[in-house]
Amino acid sequence: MVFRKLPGVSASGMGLRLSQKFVFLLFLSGLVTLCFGALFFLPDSVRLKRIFLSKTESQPVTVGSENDVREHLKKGAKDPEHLRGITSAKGETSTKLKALSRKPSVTNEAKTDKKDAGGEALEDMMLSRSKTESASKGEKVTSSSNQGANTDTSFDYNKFKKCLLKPPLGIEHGKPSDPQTLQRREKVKEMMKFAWDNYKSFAWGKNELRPLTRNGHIGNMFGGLRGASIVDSLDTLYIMGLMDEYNDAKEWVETSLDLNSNGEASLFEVNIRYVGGLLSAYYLTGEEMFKRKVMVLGEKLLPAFNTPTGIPRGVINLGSGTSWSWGWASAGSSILAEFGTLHLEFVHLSELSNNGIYTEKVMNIRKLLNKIEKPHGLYPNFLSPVSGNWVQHHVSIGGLGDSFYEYLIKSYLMSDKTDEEAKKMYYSALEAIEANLVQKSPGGLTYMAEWRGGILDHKMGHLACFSGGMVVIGADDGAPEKRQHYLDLAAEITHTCHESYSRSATKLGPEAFRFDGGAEATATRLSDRYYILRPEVIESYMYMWRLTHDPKYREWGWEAVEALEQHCRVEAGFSGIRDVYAQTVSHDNMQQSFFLSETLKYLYLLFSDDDLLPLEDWVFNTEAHPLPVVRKRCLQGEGGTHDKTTSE
Ligand code: DMJ
Repeated sequence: MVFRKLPGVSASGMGLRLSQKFVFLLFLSGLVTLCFGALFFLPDSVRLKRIFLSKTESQPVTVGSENDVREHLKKGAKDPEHLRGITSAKGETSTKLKALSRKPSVTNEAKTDKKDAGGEALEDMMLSRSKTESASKGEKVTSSSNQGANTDTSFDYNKFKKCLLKPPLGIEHGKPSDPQTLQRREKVKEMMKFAWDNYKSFAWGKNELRPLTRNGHIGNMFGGLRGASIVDSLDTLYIMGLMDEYNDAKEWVETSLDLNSNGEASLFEVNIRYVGGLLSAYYLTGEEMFKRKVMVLGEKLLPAFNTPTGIPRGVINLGSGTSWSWGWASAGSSILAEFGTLHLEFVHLSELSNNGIYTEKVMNIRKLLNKIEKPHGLYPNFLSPVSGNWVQHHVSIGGLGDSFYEYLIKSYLMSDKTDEEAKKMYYSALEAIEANLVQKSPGGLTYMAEWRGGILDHKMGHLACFSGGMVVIGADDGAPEKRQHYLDLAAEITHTCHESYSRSATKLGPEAFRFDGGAEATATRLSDRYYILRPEVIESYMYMWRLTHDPKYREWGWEAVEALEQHCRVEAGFSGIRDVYAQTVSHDNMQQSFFLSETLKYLYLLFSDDDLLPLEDWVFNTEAHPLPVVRKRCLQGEGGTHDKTTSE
């Protein structure tokens, strides 16, 4: 723009009119804001790092394979384009992040079925492009091992069965002797059948059922994969003895689950739902088809790990292997709860394929996390897959962090208590959590606050309520003098989460509840009031019941059943609700697949005897898919401990 003095017009200063000066200043300040703002949206790059990071921070913390590093150095740290999207860990949109600008996902599914509030935000997955080094070089989807990921599929299923301590389905499918408990269990089974039948009638082959509009929902979390509710339901149907339904599900997986999709998926969601669902279906039934499918899918996830550090990015194109970071994740970072929730499934992929590549990938993540400096011993939620450094100091046991902690203790348990590193990391993390996050409210409720660079946010998410169960399953293996303390802590957290339910009009809990401004386990913001059929509170009831046999947990579970029946059951399925405090509910029109895999499964187990999927033999992944304890010595030797006199 050229400024010049106009004839006949009084001028001041440099010969510019006041209005011209004003326009110029406006332009200048706009330019500065734009340049400064742009820095926040740029992902890791050498240039940025030179400006903002210290020398050490700009050096990748490398525990990835040498090849990965060399590859990175060869290419230089390219600045990936960074389109912006919004979702929280696990692909769930946080309302806070929602305030940011959006760009549509590139998947076709993304163009369909937009949700508008609360739980509907789940599908609001706007993907960001922060291309991985490998993808930008056009690498194909192949395993990083030369011979491909799947080498030897001669896993001996019969031997595996012999290495279990007990029959998976117990003596009589966990049938409780007490008539009231049996009746309650039958009710849960009926709910599962109802949810399933409606899904089958109105949404068969789609990912989820929309029960109000009686149609299917695809969404964009699974990269073009379909049938999420089917894969998520296989093991629930099987353990409930709903065999016609299970057989329909199995047939669909065999004939219609197309793994050659070419869309962009959440690595985390595909892993916990599809990989987890297929693995547990295989281990429970011995159907080879499930194993074949899961091995094909597992191999497609490997390119996500081709980053300078080996920390995978959050989004992967299942066809091309290109991967991206979530647009909303600060500076192209990866999310703790996402890359930290792969361990159980990947160890089993290695078990089944006899190919160590999967275990190698997750052990590499473990190694980096073990080595990196942790503020106050805590694990922040965002980590750069390029530099291997934390990107922000936000710590949460709820969304963004949660299942990382869960997988530490479960890795230890699933390794037949041989994975000492996981054990050590879990108990140290728990110690740091107790020292920094665990709080007592004025009303005496124990809760886990969130931590932002040392400042506490006195809020607990529904997602964080899984932690009662986590703490109780780890109670026995900590220091002996802490055992009772862990049992008490688990009970207190579970009690608080129950309070968040009982203080609402519907007796269902909100998405997040607070302990400030006079609030005690209640949501204070409108945007936190929804309930999307989540399982975490019931999950903790189930573990607390198994480990203490205190009848109150079954009573609390039954309260939840009644509330679900009263407020979430609609004519054609179950739906989330928008406000747990409203007397007259408004439904969100979504039957989440985790309702079938988790909420109803945990309720069923709560009302079953302990010999249905005994905890000595099975560890549940974060989507409640049971995975067996790996008894290496037994599997590699002649041994077998299964008492053949007990039936299945
Ligand atoms: C599930 O997909 C898993 O439990 C995950 O770990 C958290 N979110 C949902 C259920 O709320």
